[in-house]
Amino acid sequence: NRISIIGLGYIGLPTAAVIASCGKVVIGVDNNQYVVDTINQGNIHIVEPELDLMVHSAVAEGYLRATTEPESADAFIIAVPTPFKAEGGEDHVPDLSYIEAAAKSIAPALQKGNLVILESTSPVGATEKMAQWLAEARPDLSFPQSYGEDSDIRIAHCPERVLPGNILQELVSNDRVVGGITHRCSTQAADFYNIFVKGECVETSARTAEMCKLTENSFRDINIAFANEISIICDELGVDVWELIKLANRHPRVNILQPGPGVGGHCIAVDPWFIASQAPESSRLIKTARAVNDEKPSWVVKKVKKLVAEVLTNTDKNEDNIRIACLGLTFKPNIDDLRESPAMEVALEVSKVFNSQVWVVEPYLEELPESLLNFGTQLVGLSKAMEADVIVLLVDHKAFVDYPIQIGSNQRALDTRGMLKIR
Ligand code: SAJ
Repeated sequence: NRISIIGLGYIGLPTAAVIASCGKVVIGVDNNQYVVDTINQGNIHIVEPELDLMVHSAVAEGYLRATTEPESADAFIIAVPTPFKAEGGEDHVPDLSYIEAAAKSIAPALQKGNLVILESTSPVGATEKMAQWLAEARPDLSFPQSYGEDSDIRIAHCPERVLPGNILQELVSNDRVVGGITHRCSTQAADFYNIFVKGECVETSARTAEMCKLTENSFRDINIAFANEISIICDELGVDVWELIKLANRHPRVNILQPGPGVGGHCIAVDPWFIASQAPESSRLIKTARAVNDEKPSWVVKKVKKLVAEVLTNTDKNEDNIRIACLGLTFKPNIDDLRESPAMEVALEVSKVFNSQVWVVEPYLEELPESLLNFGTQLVGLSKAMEADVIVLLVDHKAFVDYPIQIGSNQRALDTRGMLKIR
């Protein structure tokens, strides 16, 4: 039982490590030589709690090995990125070129009886396209889209659904949606996941599995957009949104999510566009939610400017000695990931205006990204930041929530995460 994982990133590497820890031989494939070398030395190139130990022991015990060239295996899992590309004046079109390249790279290694699973988040129909690319590359083998249940190769889509920061636990405990091109493809894929998944593996079609993943992330995006819209309305009407949401959520059928400075990460801000690009006319709510969440960072920046103006009017501070502190840069708490981070967007915009008068506190970074350093923005400790005139709370890192933040009468605070109300 040899398993091959193509793409050793945030999903592929933890999946490889978990399967290897079940005593299966796993061959990880990545086209980045640095990633391959790092893993073969028993180290990791991404940050995820406890992953380093798991990879280290899987490599040391000989269950996990990385390479740049695909080799023969019983099952192939494709976990490569699906970003956007601009096409015909339209942006936000899913880019399947990584899936295509991965399919073409494994095609020569395929053997009769193999299972190929696509885990990358994909637009509806991508698994069928992948099957087509494989069939074109291997005319000597039969594939389920043409040969049905009797095909040589089985193909399924099983979207990953793990939460960064909690990947190792969720990989095992979450239910999996397993969508085969045929019924037998689903069953064989479900049998494979049962090696390491304790949650239920529910079988469906490939297209439904594709749409299921996109729907989950769009559901969350729309619900966060609702919270963000309510937070702006509350600000206009002088209502404390954090208290309001707690009260409304006491209703047995209401469960409002938390507002914030916007929606970041590489999934929730991306996947709704996969639906919108395939059904643009019908995706009205989905597109509006994207717009609401994308505009939230600019609203935060406007608020910061207002607070600066208030301090300038009410104190003896002037434009040259006023200080603004941004607490947090990552896209969510207690991780080091800056991808699509709204906090980063706010800090950048504020730095563009106030340059070296901006301080940033980010316990998960040793130095600031160059884009911020270019404006003269400084990385400072939390106690230093408390001396700033305007304090902008952007990420609810545990270190911030635990800190006794006191706002003096000459200071102003903008709490985008409800941290001050937690106490
Ligand atoms: N956020 C809010 N308010 C909330 C919840 C989240 O503003 O109430 C913000 C976060 O601060 C962050 C963004 O949303 O900026 C996304 O964070 P997240 O923790 O909700 O989700 P991700 O992007 O880390 O992971 C999501 C998960 N999807 C769902 O919960 C439906 C995860 O299960 C998926 O596997 C992952 O996307 C993915 O890879 O698609």
